[in-house]
Amino acid sequence: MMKFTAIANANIALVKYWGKRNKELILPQNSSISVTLDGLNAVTTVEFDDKYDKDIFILNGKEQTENELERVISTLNIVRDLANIQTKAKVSSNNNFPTAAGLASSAAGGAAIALAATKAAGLDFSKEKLSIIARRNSGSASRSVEGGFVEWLKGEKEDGSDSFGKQIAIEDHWPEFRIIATILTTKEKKIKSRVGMAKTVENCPYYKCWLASIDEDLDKVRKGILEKDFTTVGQIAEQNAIKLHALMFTTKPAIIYWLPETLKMVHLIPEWREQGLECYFTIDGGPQVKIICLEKDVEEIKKRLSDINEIKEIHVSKPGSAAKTIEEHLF
Ligand code: 2P0
Repeated sequence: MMKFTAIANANIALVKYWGKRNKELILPQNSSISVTLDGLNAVTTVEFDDKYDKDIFILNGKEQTENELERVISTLNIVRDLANIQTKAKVSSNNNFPTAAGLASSAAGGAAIALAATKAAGLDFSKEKLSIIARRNSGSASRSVEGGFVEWLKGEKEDGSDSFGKQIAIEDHWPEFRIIATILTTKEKKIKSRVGMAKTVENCPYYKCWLASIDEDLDKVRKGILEKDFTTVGQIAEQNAIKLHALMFTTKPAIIYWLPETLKMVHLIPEWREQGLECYFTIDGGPQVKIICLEKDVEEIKKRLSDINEIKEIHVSKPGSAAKTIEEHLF
């Protein structure tokens, strides 16, 4: 058995995933589209070895128990079944950005463990198969296996074999595209996406409307990406994020990730647009606001952000590459 290390980038959805049709296989109610983010990544080392008598998972230097460990064990079990082995493993993963603060750390981690674990078990899978394994770790991870712009196809099959991330365009297709993630708090969020989305599917009265409108958003964003039509992609992505949070607000009990700082940004960005600075916002399962813009406006936006005291830090990302293995191991 060997030790392998993989690096995978986070992603930000331009058309969001929110709700499962199968919780065990992590099959979504709707397809989603994301951009893989250069520089916001997880590095994961996996070693299967008889010297381990149980699976061990270390995240950012801390040994994990309960939920986080269980999620890793479930991915290891899938890989062990596929490789026909019983060997226990040690997994160590480091994120270079805050975990569980709405920056899709589970996406980068899920993609990195899928690649590192399969390689360490002696398997050499296609991106499609890796994406399916990553999906079963965390839905959004299915989109971080590929680089550039990715659509997670919801699929129709019961077994999930047609539900994986498919590249729409490579990272070099639209090199001017930027996401500026503004970090407004580094505190962990109270409601995990997994729990929140299940409640929305269960009792949000507007969930049907969300599903009825999603194909139009997907079509426009997919076409907008291919044509590099920034206005369409930005407008639809922003509206899609507002719709997502409207679903969250109207779920019982209400899921409100927004902080006063979040709302401040939600007001500011359209004002900047009116002043001729074309940028849009998107928000995920947390309070952070991500700004969608083009390279030419990054300096001006950074200047304006530097005057906002509530912003703790920012990360500027261009479209990033697919998950890959690297030589440097974490242990
Ligand atoms: C997304 N989010 O499309 C949406 C938008 C959060 C808001 O994917 O239960 O951590 O592991 O499948 O992938 C967060 O959900 O949930 C997410 P699981 P995941 O990016």
